[in-house]
Amino acid sequence: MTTRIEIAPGVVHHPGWLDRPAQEALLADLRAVVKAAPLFVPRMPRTGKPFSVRMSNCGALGWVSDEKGYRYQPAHPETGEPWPAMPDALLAAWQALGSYPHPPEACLINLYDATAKMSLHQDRDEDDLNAPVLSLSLGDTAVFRVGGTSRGGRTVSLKLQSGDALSFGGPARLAFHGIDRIIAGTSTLLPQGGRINLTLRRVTRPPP
Ligand code: MD6
Ligand code: FE
Repeated sequence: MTTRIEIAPGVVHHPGWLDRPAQEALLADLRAVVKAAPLFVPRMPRTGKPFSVRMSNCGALGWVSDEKGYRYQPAHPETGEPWPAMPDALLAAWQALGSYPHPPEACLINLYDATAKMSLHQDRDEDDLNAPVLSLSLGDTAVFRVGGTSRGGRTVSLKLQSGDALSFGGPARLAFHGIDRIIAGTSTLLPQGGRINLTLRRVTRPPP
């Protein structure tokens, strides 16, 4: 039995989507991914200010950010190597929860330490905005905030725990959202603590 809670139109929370063994298996897959595609520190466009998260990607395309801007590219910005393949468990989650007939092309991997945050943003660097973005959380609980499609409106917050999935689509595809804080010590999954968030995206418009 899985629970499906519609937080706002188009924002669906699936608490406990991955059980503990599935979380451990996914974590092992991710260790192999970051061995091949090491974590890097993204930087803000123009200013070059570093993000508080470290990140990597898997799938055909990866999202990167630096002084030149935000973009998707087929290779790691530091090693120049193609991104590793997306683990099967991620493709399976997309098939089950993505409600979209084309496969995801990018999975962003964000690693939060106890002090990292993600300021309110829209995910709008994809050409195909008909597909949802699907997020999976591992490790410490995060306080997630989501608002409307314009900055400064009303927001609601919810806690994302290890194993939770959250999908963002339809009227919420361009909603502002972010991570206010990580609640340290809430999970034993990651030996050093912290949180991993994965977001699966379709980037290109599918062929007609
Ligand atoms: C995070 N999540 O949970 C940040 N984006 O760490 C996101 O930025 C996000 O959860 C698009 C759709 C779902 C998300
Ligand atoms: Fe996002």
